[in-house]
Amino acid sequence: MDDRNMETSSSTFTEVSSDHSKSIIHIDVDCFYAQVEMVRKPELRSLPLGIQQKNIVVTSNYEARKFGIRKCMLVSDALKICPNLKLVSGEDLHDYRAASNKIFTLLQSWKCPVEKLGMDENFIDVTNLVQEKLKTLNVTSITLSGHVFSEPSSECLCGCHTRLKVASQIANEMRHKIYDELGFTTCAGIAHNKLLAKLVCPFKKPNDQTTVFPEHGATFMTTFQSVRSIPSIGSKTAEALISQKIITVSDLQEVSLDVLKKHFSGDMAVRLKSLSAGEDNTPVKQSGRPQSIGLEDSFKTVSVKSEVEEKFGALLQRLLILVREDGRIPVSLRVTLRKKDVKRLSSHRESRQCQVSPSIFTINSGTLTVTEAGQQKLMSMIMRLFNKLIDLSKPFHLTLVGLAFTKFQERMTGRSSIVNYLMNDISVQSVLNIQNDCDTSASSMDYSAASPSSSTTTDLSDGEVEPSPKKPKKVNWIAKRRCLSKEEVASPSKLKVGELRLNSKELEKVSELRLSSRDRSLTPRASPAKDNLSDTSDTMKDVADGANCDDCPSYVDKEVFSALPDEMQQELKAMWKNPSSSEVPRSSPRNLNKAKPNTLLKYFVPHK
Ligand code: DGT
Ligand code: MG
Repeated sequence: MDDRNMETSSSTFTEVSSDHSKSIIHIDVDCFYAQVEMVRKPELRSLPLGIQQKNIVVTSNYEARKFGIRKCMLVSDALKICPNLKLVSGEDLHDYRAASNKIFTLLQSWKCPVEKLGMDENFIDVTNLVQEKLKTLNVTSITLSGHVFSEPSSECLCGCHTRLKVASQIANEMRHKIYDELGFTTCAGIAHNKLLAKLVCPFKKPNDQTTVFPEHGATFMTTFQSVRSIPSIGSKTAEALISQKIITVSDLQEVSLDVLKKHFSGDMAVRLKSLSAGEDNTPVKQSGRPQSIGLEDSFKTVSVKSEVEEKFGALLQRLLILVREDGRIPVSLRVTLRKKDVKRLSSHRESRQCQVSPSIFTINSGTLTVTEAGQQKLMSMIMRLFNKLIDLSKPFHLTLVGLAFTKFQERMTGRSSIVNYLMNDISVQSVLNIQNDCDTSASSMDYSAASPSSSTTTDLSDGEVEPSPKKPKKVNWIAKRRCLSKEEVASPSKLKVGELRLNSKELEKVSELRLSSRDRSLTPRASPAKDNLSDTSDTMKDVADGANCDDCPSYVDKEVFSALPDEMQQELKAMWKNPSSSEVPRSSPRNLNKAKPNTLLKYFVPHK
């Protein structure tokens, strides 16, 4: 893992925790870019392979590492020590990103929180899964899979050893599945917290896994020579520590809290001490879609406007591919420049952003596209921002240009879309309070941001994963090709996220249908779900057939109503009977338009 991503997680490690209750797995793909190339072209496997970006070997396969090839070596140096090094360009990140997303998606199939960190790393919190497995396992027969940092001398009373052994079995299962289905070997670290899981992960490389037990956390930490090895400690903190002669992790363990407090805030001092002891209580946060999608290109110097325009043109082309893959419509564009001050021998970044009209983007057969004219418009916006950043009457020297789309309009799957009621990971609390909870839609998700690397084209997308709106998980209600049986829907609080995810085409269809059904104002003809998910199962029919909508207001589409789970039907009926008891609209169709944006009731739009 490179420093970029370690810094990414830095802000998230906090305070002391001697609680061993969690089971965390960290998985890192071996020589990631090189493996993607080797999966694509198996003949590369037997060769020493380097992935080149500009004049740097950003990574290499383990065959090349035998010759001493290291990450971020100059190509010229690499060829000196390994003249047969096969070099493949790694400038186009498309396939790496796609592989990264596949791994993330695969890891989600264990139904545990997965936090993506950079392109090739994921944290998985398997605490609940371990508990589930323990119910069916014979505790005495549980063995550890893979290596252990240090054998425990005695059993910890809280049972963490057994739990981590089960977690190591799960990690092994995950790694095998990644290999069997996607062809990538990986390393895993297993521990009771993220910090230790991440740090122990590369203990045995490649293609292996290691567990560290809580009582060895502090000892394990002393194996790191530099305080900089701790993910939370960035260059500035490290400098401050080193200036106090706190160089190794052992030094940090030994220094008193009072001494640290003289140089850092109280909170920071406590945090540094706990990290040095291998303690960390930060949660694994389910990853979501990136807040921004960007690319940067760095170079020696560019001082001519036409050259800058060329660089931006190339970046824009690549950025549009990323945006198309993402699927959301951008509404804001940011231009970044790194200016070199030749007199002071320093450089600094400056950015400007502007709004982008969503009409520049069109959707053709479900794919986001930009016409030639649209691209020209974007280019003129970019150059306008550039002109604001640079005084062209004076010489300028740039060492980096960057482009990013920083805000998005949710397409189809926005929070007002019925798709939200059908997608995996979306929680419907109850008909009565959907509106409150749905307001915390995708926009309020947590995202991990990657920071730029130094000298090559950099992918700045801050996470590249499927949407996963963060909402209370009282009920996870999904509809796909089968619907829930009466038993399954009997109590919304017991509903589970099924293997019922709509694929993107289905989502499109449902969304389009939603639009057209709104145009039709839900005439009694059909419900959106029924129209599109035509092969919904018999269980769905059972629910529908059993529905009684005699008490429904006249504007309600009975078919739509009957397709709702029993409990929702009951709640709706109760509200219609006693409108004052809730915030939902009264039975007057006119009032429906005043319904809060995310109630199910808005789908009962009266026919105009
Ligand atoms: P590993 O995990 O040691 O077996 O090897 P990698 O190649 O998976 O290394 P890792 O996990 O640090 O980084 C994942 C990918 O990210 C790597 O294949 C290439 C890319 N990468 C790593 N460090 C840098 C860097 O400093 N600059 C650029 N541009 N890309 C990097
Ligand atoms: Mg890796």
